[in-house]
Amino acid sequence: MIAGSAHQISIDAIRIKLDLGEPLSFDEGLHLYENVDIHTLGELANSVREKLHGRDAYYNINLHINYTNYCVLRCKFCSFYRPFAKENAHDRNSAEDGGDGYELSVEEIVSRAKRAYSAGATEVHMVGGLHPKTPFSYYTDVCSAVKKACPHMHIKAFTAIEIIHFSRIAKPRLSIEQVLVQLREAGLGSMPGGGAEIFDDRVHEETFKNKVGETEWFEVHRVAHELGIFTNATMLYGHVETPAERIKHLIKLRDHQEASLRQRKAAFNCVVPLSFVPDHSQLSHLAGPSGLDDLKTLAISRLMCPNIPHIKAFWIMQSPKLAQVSLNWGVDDIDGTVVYYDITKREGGGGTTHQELSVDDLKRLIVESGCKPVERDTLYRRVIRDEDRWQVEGEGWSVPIEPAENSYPLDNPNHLVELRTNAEENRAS
Ligand code: V47
Repeated sequence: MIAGSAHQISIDAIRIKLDLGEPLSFDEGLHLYENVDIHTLGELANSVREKLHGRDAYYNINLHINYTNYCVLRCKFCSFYRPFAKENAHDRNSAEDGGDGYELSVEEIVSRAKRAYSAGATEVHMVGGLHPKTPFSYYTDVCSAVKKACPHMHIKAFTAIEIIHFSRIAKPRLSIEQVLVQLREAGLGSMPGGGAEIFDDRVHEETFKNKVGETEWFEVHRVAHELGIFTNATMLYGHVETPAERIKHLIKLRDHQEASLRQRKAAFNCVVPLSFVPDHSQLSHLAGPSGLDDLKTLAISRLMCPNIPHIKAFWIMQSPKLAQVSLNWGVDDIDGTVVYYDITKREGGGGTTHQELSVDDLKRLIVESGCKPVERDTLYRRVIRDEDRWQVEGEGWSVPIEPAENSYPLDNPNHLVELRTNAEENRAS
């Protein structure tokens, strides 16, 4: 057992622990941040990644829908939320919300989901702000309507924070378990990992003090795992937190996973380290993490959480090229086609919410990194395709539906991400 301050720790001892599958201590994690060069980090993280997944790298075909940006919270890192104009519910697109507050109808959500499903998407990822007026029935209606229109599509939706909000606004109030059971009956398949931010009282107080904290976040994921609902886990890094606070966060995720694997019906599928995007938030004076910090954090997430099967680089936040590099630094999943993402926008692309990679783009990124592309579903099962049908092993083929009406501006693409990989540049020259 290695104890004491970081300078007493040897990389050989860390290597032995990793080979034996033993968890690294807090001091060892901090040592990785403070004293270990990026090449050694890559080598260590890659060895854990390859033990779990060989050279396979996962992607999926999905669509994100952010159904409202109205939110009762005012998190300092968030540029997505708009305050809800209380006085005049019929004139909400007013100065108070900056003129761009929105809420999507069930019909609009179904129409978007159908369009993606008919184009081959296996997953819809839905999250949004905490809307003060929308009743809980809206969320169950959304799930059942999407499921009816797109029967094989997996619904991954609602962060732990939203689940707690629903339990409070439901009339009569519901327990977390009742909320999750009702959502699952309506079609919910699994939950994303958002809302975790950094599990630390100081950071909570400074950046998201009105949001429920770690006790409640873990409570929701515990109940979900007990019910057999798989979930993900995020860490929002690169704002006011320290490396030590990141390591503590990762250890808390690892401990929760240990308990879930031991005594619950489901567990975390992946850790999603989210790179802070400062633009237009109350923390816009901060620089955000560097590319090197992104790479280190992804690698250290892999090393600190060996019991969580997957590490996802969400290319929207880390960028496609960094996500590509990270496939040799512990990451095995680069998420999916996404299409629209409203929560963060980088100004480079004019701030558009259309943020999409094609399947060819995703595969090319993976192949160029020396890995093998594997299309997965939300639960990391391999997807088999046959023309316009798909299936995962043990389940029936999807039933193709008619192409949906073009209800939103996909035909006017203003791509934020201009994917100019080396191969493309070579072809162009
Ligand atoms: O909870 C908010 C984060 C999260 C900013 O589970 C920001 O597969 C960076 O959780 N800069 C929502 N991040 C997104 C999320 C997610 C995304 C992709 C995949 C999965 C998954 C989950 O976005 C929020 C918050 O932590 N966030 N503002 C920002 N300025």
